[in-house]
Amino acid sequence: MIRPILIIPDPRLKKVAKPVVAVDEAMRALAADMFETMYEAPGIGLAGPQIGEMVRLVVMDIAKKDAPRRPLTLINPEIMWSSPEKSVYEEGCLSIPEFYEEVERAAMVTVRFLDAQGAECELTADGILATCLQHEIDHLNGVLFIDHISKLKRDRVMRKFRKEAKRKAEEGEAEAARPAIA
Ligand code: K1U
Ligand code: ZN
Repeated sequence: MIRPILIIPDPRLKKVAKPVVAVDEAMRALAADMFETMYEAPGIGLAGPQIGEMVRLVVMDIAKKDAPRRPLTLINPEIMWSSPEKSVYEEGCLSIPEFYEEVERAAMVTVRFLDAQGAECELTADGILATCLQHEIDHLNGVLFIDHISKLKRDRVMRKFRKEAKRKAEEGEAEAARPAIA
């Protein structure tokens, strides 16, 4: 099932997600919904909090558009090592539509996590995979990629999305107050 993706300034996007306690069918069903939502968006990653599920679950697929899918499920992911070398990548976020900005992060990371079967895994990544892993793990800690850019740019984007949320709320109120036509 495709789930609605939360958009800033939804407060759930700033909360710390809870560890997954059981890797069971319910968790795999949630991961399946997250993959469906991510592929439909489209995106290359999605974290539980982005659909209002406050658990430490991430799905990713960095395969190119026409290449076979390479889904990756990460449960309770933890960064074990970050390279001192940095790399800069222009990031986007499904919770901040149509805003892109360069972010500097560790060029390489080693991440430990459980897979969808509950097996312990370790992955060392560079390139876009390393960037995406750090972006998604940030989501689990209530951190957004705009928290890594200048305050001036962040304030500007927050103002725009707050205004848009207010407009949508007012539109919804006006719709609810309108008398139903028989
Ligand atoms: O977590 C998210 O909001 C998903 C985000 C992941 C991400 C993108 C870029 C750098 C780091 C992390 C996205 O997927 S935004 C959409 C996007 O980048 C994309 C969409 C379609 C094809 C290729 C990329
Ligand atoms: Zn994001």
